Amino acid sequence: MTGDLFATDQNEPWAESIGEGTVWLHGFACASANALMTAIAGIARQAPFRQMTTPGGFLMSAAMTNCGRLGWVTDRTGYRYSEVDPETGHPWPAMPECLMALATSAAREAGYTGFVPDACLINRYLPGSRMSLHQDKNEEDYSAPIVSVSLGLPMIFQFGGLTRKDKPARLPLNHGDVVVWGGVDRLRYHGVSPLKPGHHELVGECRINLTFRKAGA
Ligand code: MD3
Ligand code: FE
Repeated sequence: MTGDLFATDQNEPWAESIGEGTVWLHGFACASANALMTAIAGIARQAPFRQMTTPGGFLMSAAMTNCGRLGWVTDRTGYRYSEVDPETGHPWPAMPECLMALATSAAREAGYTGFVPDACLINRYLPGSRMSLHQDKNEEDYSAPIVSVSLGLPMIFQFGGLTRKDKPARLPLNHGDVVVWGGVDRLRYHGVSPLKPGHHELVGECRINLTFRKAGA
């Protein structure tokens, strides 16, 4: 069978359900990637990417910054959301309109109407950077989804279950992919495998991931 009846044009965004509450929007952010990268550069001028320390004393391998009212931080005292950047003592940069618009439209596309994020964590992975299996539990309310946006080099995402021992599925996330995680999938374990070296024409030698959250009450 070689007919093209069910062929998908991979240059166009397409939606794939990968869990009861999770939708993978392939290529959804491609059209806005230029504007997103300009906005991220502006955020990083005010709140530079930095590697934070875990409560256990390890340096995280991804470098991070935030925008929006709340930002996720970690140090020897624990993980939490903060209204100020601990490096500067100033509030985090405001969430640029193009980021907010992308997050709310992706959530709507996935069936989550009325999603208004108050936090956007920006992770930057260099070759070898990874994130081990974890749950996101520092938010006040798990009823809101999380919207993630991948930019730059591809990476293998590990999508686990509700317990640490559930064997994770491996999903190759590409530049422009957006995934909306909510409902029963909101507390699933997840992580990312070490980034392989490469070059991306817009983003360079790294991967940037945005996660939009409703962190506060
Ligand atoms: C599934 N970031 O910042 S985004 C994180 O690619 C984080 O930078 C990864 O995990 C990254 O906490 C993965 C995808 C993601 C984010 C939150 C989730 C998947 C999720 C929460 C629940 C289930
Ligand atoms: Fe996470």
